[in-house]
Amino acid sequence: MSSSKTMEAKNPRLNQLFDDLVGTLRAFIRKHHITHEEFRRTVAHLNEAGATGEIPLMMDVFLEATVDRVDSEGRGGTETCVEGPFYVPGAPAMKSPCVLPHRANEPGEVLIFSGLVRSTDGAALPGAVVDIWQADAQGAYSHFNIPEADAPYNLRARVGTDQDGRFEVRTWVPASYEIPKAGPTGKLLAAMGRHAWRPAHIHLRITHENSQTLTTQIFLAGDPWIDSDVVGAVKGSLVVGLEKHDNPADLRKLGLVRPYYTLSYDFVLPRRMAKAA
Ligand code: MBD
Ligand code: FE
Repeated sequence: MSSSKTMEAKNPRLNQLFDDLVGTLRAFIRKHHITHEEFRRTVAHLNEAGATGEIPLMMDVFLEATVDRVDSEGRGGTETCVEGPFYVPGAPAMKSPCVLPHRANEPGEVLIFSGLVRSTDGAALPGAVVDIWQADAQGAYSHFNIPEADAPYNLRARVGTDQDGRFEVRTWVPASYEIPKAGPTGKLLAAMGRHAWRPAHIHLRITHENSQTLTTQIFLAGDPWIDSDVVGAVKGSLVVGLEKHDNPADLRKLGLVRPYYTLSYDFVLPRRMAKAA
């Protein structure tokens, strides 16, 4: 039997990355004199993360922000941000303006989120699809913290931009998000004495046929966790203040009895790169 070293490398990048990763971990083990007990505890932790379905959460919490920064270097347009573990494909397709799917008694404050989608060359992008997902006003994501059957695609939709490249959705102000304490990711953070909070945010994945897909987040200014996101993903250009509206005439126009908030942001997508010949 020929050893793996003598076989022709099928995938040179995979081979190089794997050897570097294992080499880095072996050097780490030597540097810190990792004990056999610590090694076994690490294996048990990873096994628990897998068994509970928390591998995506754990990887995204500790590593995705770095992948995002490396992979978006020199990109141009609106800054990207991590996708995170709670994206669900296939959310309802809606036309702007619209109200995101919600429960009859959806808690919290109404938020009207509007924006323009344009290209880095300045052209507005009608027909772009703005895929939005967020936690509710109690910090819960549908399909993860709220059972799918109770509220399918709650606060999730794919919204098409209008002929001017604009969109407007009515949603609810999201709360800060705390990673569940009971699972392996939360227990690891607690064991280190670290908090498990992300500042309130809205996720977006914006696609258009001639543009590079933009995966990003909008963060709400003033959130208590804005400077200490457990994921380390906040970028200053993505932090936006809400405007409060409590004028009775404005409320009446929208059929609301409590104050509501608005947020506006323009999203800029780089042109799709020419296909390599
Ligand atoms: C989230 O809501 C999130 O957006 C990320 C990136 C990681 C954990 C929870
Ligand atoms: Fe999130």
